[in-house]
Amino acid sequence: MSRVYPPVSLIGAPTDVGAGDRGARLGPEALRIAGLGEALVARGVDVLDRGNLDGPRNPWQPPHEGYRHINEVVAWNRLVMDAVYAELKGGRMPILLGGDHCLGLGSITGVARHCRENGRKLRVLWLDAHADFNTSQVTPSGNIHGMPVACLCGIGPRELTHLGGDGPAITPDVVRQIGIRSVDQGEKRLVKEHGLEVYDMRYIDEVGMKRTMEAALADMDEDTHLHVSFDVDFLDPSIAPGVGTTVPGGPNYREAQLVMEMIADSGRLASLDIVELNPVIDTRNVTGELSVDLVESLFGKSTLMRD
Ligand code: HAR
Ligand code: MN
Ligand code: MN
Ligand code: MN
Repeated sequence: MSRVYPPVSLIGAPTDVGAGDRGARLGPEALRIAGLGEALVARGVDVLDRGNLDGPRNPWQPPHEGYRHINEVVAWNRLVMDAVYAELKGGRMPILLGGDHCLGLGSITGVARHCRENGRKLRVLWLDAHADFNTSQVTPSGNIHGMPVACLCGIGPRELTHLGGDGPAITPDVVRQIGIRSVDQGEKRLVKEHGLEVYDMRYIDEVGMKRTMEAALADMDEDTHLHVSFDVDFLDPSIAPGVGTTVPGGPNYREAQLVMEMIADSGRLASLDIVELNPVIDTRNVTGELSVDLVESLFGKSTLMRD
C-alpha cells in the first residue's frame, strides 16, 4: 500500500537525564550517522533536520524524593513538547530522536495538544520492553524514563502530569502497549488498576504478531492521529544490543518488521519517537542501523514488494 507522507522534521533531543545509564544523549547522532534522513528521502519523503534541542546537562545525581533529575527532565520535556507541537502546527510530521524515554512525555503532550485543537482522536502505540508506568512510590530506581506513561495519564508529580498546562495529556484508553516483558511489582498493580491495554510477550507468543497488531490498530479512522513511541529496547537484545536496559525475549527481526509494516499499512502514522538508543553500549551502530531499517518499513518499504 503506498501513501504520500507529509513532510517530516527530525528533532534531536540529546539527553539521558531520565535514564539509569549515560549514552542515550548520543542517540540522535547515531541515528543520523546510520542514515535516517537519507533513508526517508529515498522513500520520497521531504525531510528537514531541525538539529538538536539544547537543554540542561545531566547532573548524574542520585534520586531526590523518589525522582532523579526531575528539574532537568521537566526542562527537556518542555523543549520537546514545544518543538513537536510547532512541527504539527506547521503541517509537518515530527520524528523525535532521543534521548531516553522520559521524552515521550513531552512529545505526546505536544501531540495531544495538536489533536485537541484539531478535533483529532489520538492513538498511542507504545513499543517497549517496559510499561513505563512507575511512580515515585513504586519505582525501583527513581529513573523517570520508567514513568512517562503514568505521567501522561495524570499519575505522578504535578510538574510532569501538567506539563501541557491544563491537566493530563491523555487517558489510559488511548494507549496500546506492545512487546512488554519487564514490569515492576507495584507498577503491575497500577497498570491493571488503570486498565492499560497491554499486549505483552506472552500474548504475542500465544496469538502471534499479526493478530496482536490487528487488535492494537483496530478502531481507527481518518480522524485518528497515530503516534508511535518506539523504545528500541522493544527489540530482542540479540538484534538490538545498543540500549541501557536490555530484556531478553523481545520481538525478532521479522516480527519487528511486521509491526512496522502493519503500522504503515494503517495509513495513520502522524508522529514518531525513536528513543533509548545508546551508542556507547552498541556494537558498531548495529542498533542504530536496525532502527533506520525499521523506520523505512514504517514509511512503507515492504520487503514483500506490495507497493
Ligand atoms: N522499570 C524500571 C524502572 O522504572 C526500568 C525502566 C526502564 N525503562 C526504559 N524505558 N528503559 O522503557 O526503573
Ligand atoms: Mn495533524
Ligand atoms: Mn520506554
Ligand atoms: Mn524500555
